[in-house]
Amino acid sequence: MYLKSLVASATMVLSGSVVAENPLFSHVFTADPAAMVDGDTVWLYTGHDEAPNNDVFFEMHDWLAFSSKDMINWQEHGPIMKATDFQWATGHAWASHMIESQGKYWFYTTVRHDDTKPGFAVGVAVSDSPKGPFKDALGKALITNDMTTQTENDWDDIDPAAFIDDDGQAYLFFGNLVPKYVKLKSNMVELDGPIMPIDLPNFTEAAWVHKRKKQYYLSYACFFPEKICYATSDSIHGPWKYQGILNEMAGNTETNHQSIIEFGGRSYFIYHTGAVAPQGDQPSGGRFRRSVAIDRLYYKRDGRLKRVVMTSEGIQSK
Ligand code: FUB
Repeated sequence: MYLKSLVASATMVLSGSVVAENPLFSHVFTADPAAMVDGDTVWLYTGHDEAPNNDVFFEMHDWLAFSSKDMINWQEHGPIMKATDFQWATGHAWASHMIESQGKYWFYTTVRHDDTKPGFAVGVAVSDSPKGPFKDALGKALITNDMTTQTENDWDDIDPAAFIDDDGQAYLFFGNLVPKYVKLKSNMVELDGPIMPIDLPNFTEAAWVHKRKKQYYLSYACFFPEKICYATSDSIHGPWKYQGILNEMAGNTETNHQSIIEFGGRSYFIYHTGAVAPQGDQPSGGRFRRSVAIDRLYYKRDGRLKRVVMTSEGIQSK
């Protein structure tokens, strides 16, 4: 059952400041955060873990949306789309990314394709509002397993991360084991050139690109169990300089997946953990029952990132 417009129960008051405890939500399992700043609002899109336990595999059917104007109080908007809304997909609502371009909201996401193009694929949906409703923007997959051949596995084209550079050129980064990127046409639904592999050490999945003061940052899940590593470059095309670990393994889950945003003059690192405690007869959080958490992200003077300190208390209001 879904409660609309529910303010996150994790909000609490500590020493006069309002804080959002980690993980953010305990009434629903949320994974693979994709945050987007849109004016005065942060939109948080997540996968939705529904596995009955932590023993078998992911069970993920749809994607959820939450919004906040202070990153402490979150409004819940419910599912924005399910994997099978892509007619060509069989399910598996894995990691996604939302981006605004030309007044529309483009939702790039991972799903499993039907037998006509076996393997995981990237689809793109569109809406006039960050809340949705979202519909398949293309009527077919944007990227299918047969388009890349660097690895044997059929889940090597997952975890899309869109990025629009200051000159307006859009790119899609994605991949498992081998990171890749490709230019997008200005219509946001067509590739504009070849898919290029990226040379990055220890890459597992979950690419995310952001830019600060002319410097590009490519963060990603590295090793397995996963930590988050990052690399920097003066160009979106690389070469990328490996800068090491940004975040250690998050509690009780071997996957991780990060978003990095700047909002209200502060930088934030958004990730998932397996840290939700058992609720009544519901099993606890874990590797297939993950939950989104947020902590601050800090830069060093030379532009490199300080290692994230994961907290139970979460972030504090100003
Ligand atoms: O949530 C399913 C998959 O696990 C995602 O696509 C990966 O990033 C990992 O978190």
